[in-house]
Amino acid sequence: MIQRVDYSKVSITGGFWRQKQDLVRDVTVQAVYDRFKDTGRIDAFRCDINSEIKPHIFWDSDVAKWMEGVAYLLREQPDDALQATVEALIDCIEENQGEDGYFNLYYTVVEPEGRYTNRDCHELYCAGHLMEAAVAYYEATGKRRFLDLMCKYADYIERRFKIDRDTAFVTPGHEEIELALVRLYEATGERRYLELSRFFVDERGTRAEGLTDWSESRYHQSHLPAREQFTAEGHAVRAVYFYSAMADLALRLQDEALKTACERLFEDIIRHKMYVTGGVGSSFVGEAFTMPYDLPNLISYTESCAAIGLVFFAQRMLLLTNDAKYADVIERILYNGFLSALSLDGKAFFYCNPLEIIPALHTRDRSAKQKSLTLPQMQRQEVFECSCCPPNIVRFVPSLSGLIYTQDETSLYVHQFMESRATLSIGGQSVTVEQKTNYPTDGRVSIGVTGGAATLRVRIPAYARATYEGKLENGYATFHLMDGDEITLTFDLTPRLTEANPNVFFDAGRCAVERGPVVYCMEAVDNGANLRDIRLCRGAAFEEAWSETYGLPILSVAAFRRKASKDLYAPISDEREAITAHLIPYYAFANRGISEMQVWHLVEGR
Ligand code: FUB
Ligand code: ZN
Repeated sequence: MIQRVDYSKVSITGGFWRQKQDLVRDVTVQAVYDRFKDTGRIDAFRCDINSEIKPHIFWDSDVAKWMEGVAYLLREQPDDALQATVEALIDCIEENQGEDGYFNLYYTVVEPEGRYTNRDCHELYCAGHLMEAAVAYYEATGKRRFLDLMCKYADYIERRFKIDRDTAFVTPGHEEIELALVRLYEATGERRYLELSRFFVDERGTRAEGLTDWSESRYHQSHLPAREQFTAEGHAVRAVYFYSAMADLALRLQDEALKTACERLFEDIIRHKMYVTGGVGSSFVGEAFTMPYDLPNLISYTESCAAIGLVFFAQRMLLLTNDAKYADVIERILYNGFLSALSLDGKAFFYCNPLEIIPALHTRDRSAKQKSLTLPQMQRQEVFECSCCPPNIVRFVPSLSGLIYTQDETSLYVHQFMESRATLSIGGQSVTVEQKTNYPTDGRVSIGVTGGAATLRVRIPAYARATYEGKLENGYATFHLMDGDEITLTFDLTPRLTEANPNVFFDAGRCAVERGPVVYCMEAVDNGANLRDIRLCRGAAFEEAWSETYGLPILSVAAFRRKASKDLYAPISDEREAITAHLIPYYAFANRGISEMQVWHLVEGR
């Protein structure tokens, strides 16, 4: 059976992602805490009913994700100050938790009579994030207090929802607790938590519950029972968290119907509803998945949390299927639609990650009607009123190394390429596996084993698979290594042009530029305004210039643009100005002030 190789067994020792992990440890974790302190989120844990600042319904979850991130950091390296901050928050939780086990900031301070009356008020979502934080903290420190508090809370939820059934709704409006309960089960061995997760998954979509005017049941993935859901629908973060829990249960309960639903949901996403950056959720209305091929660039929603949630779903699908396509998607998200959420200085965040920015559109006069054309923000910001994304980044980056490997009794699957060291038990032997690589600066990856023999099954990335000469199984090449052996693979990272399915009318006639796993974009700050008129020369070689700032090369390529004209309309002309177009990694856009930006370019000669 395929098993996770937990983040704690693998250290990222250098390279691209070590820099990002250092940035999060050195800057982001404190920056997010400071903004949460300024906005009242931290003090809200004191549950002071006389405080002027009233907690929002999902503040618990914001802080819980931050605590979870700190737990991962502590596991890697002790930090007394950070640990003391988490302990102080746990003190507050302990002091304010009800005798019955209940804990929620909003319903303790603002609406004590309203417990479990409103499906859309995120109580179980907050509970789930607190449980995930408690598990991570227990695993990092061995301290049980937080875990025990959250077990007591889970017991209370079980009693109210599953045993007494006296709540106004049966399943939560925002999924999260389903996957958290699986983690709680794994940390404690208490099977009731797995069964409670199954209860919430099984009950969803079996009855009409808690619908409000502005939403319909698909918004909460409640339009059908889980096993009959084959298309990704509704609020994207809720959806991918739900699908992650479905995959968790499919694996642990050997539930073939759930597994089939997960496979079909994933296929629907990657064939019809995912941007080239790995972002998902194309509509502002309901922060949602829409119809197939509806992937607008200027008004993409592509929430950072949805990108992270799709990684969670894909990672679980890897455990279920051993198919490299899931690791391909993870890689696409990591280098693009996820990483764009974090500024280069580590302090600011995108909630939406657009694939095109035209600043002029933001300054148009808008009539009341035009306001419905909501545009994503053009610059990252330090905190949001709904600040779910920043702490999700805080917990995601320190736990990244858990995405590199999975294993079964005899083999180690290598899914991601990061300079790293892991000590694992393979076939009953303790084996150290070391990756030496600058990927994706260059495409060379060396993997060596010491301490024992191991069979490595190494993912050949989708972009390199067509030219790989060896035998592949589900996208993996197999190598049998003895103690001390090392293999080296070199992936061709020559920049390539990618086109979208013809049904994606937003991208018709246009190409994206990709180099290995990294999507590139143009910004006006490098290319002048009106990027939509620039035509890259098809067949021209891309030049690469190393950029310390991006940790990757900048690309330059021959291009054309039309000459400026005074006429609004004129006869078609072949007159063009030859220029050099400059492209930077998409993830780094919007770090030099507001600028036009685009991912899909015209190409001359098509
Ligand atoms: O509701 C909590 C979070 O806020 C969701 O996950 C986000 O999509 C946003 O709606
Ligand atoms: Zn978010």
